[in-house]
Amino acid sequence: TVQACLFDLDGVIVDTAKYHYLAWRQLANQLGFDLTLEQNELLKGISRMESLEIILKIGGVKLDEEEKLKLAAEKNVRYLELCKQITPDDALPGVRDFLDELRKDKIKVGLGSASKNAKTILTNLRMLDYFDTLVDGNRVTKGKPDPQVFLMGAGDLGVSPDRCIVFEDAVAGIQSAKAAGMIGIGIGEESVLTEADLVIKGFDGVTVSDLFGKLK
Ligand code: B16
Ligand code: MG
Repeated sequence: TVQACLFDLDGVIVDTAKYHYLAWRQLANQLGFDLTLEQNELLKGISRMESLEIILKIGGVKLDEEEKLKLAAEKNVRYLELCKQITPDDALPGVRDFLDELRKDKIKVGLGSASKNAKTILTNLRMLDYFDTLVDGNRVTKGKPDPQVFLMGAGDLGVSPDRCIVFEDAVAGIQSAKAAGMIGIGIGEESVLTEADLVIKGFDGVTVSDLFGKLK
């Protein structure tokens, strides 16, 4: 039986990818090149500094460590400015109902995000109360696809990994879940999230009992 559900944030609970994209694109433009939406896909689930490395590679730009930290900090200021417009209405369709149902069923809920801004975003969504634990970019030392983020979450909740379900929109996130020995449910396209145990488009109209039934 499932005892805990661990949720990724960006792309699962809220669509912040568009804000990450705008902020990264501005940085790329500043450095004299462009960032396409397709290239932005590579950045999903990847930490801030790793994302910057990928972007600099795309633009063929070499910088020293100090400049990189400065640019990443500037990007984050722009990103947080954009995130100020997030309200409770921005939770992705069906997510809140799904979390309500989990709570009623006494299934523990954790967050497993690469983002250092997770708490701010959940606060803007007024969704902090749903989570029994938060594992975010401030706690992890190894990013997805390493299993650390989800193993920490399971540890916090006192639940064995094989009793946990992970909800993820990124390939690296599903890999992280599988490496942790958990069930990985993909949010998005089956053709992309090929390593997931099951892929759904989103939570709209999805009930906990239906979904768990499909896993048996
Ligand atoms: P920050 P997730 C990830 O969040 C995003 O998908 C990824 O695009 C971002 O670079 C990363 O968080 C770090 O975010 O700059 O806010 O610390 O999908 O793991 O919830
Ligand atoms: Mg994500």
